[in-house]
Amino acid sequence: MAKNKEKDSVLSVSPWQKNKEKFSVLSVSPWQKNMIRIIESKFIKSAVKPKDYPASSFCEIAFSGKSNVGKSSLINTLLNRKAIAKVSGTPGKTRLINFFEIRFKTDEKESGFVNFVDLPGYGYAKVSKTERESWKKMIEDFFKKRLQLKGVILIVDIRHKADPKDMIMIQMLKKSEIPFLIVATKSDKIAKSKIASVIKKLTVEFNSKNIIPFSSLKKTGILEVINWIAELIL
Ligand SMILES: Nc1nc2c(ncn2[C@@H]2O[C@H](COP(=O)(O)OP(=O)(O)OP(=O)(O)O)[C@@H](O)[C@H]2O)c(=O)[nH]1
Ligand SMILES: [Mg+2]
Repeated sequence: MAKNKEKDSVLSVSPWQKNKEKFSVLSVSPWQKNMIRIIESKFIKSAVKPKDYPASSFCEIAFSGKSNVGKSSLINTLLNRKAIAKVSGTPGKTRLINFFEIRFKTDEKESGFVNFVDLPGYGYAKVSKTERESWKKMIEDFFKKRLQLKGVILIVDIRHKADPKDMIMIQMLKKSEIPFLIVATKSDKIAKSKIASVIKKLTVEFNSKNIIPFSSLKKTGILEVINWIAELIL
């Protein structure tokens, strides 16, 4: 038994390691109170209108950001799955609200559930005005009607300046009093030595101290994001 325990904590160091899909331990510091170990994750359904949302009462964390910024990749990375959320080189691919159910265990070995929600991206130039308006309505309805929504992860590209469209999203979140975390992804695309200064700059531009660098390619930033989620749902 003790041996298994030890094995688990060793596995926990590299959640992205090959063949560790089943027990992807996402939060690993031994001194940390709340560890979340993802046991399994599954796609539930896609929806546009509130009447089509899944009838689930689990806490939810949603993922939002501009088209092609890396939302689906980030969800796959957190869940240690290759393609539970569809990744594509075609911007604007995710046009529906996609719900995923995640079963996790805490370090106290208690089971729990949380839903991850992949929201459709915004800011794609080729989208018509009508489509933009229906997107806005979709998101506003979701923020208003989905009472179990505990927080939103706003994904931005670390290489880009704060975009007015992201600022609009931040305003919507603040208005709805939804806690949010800004995750600056694709950090592998800039020099490691520049990450801290770029984050500092984004902190000023977004007027938020809650910004974490992340890379789905290099699997960095997972722990910080999971810690933030754990704080909200445990
Ligand atoms: N280098 C690098 N590429 C990434 C990273 N995350 C995503 N990408 C790439 O960026 C592109 C878009 O990724 P997606 O995860 O589909 O982005 P999305 O925000 O879900 O896109 P839509 O659903 O179309 O709005 C894909 O080609 C990914 O491989 C990252 O951390 N590093
Ligand atoms: Mg997507």
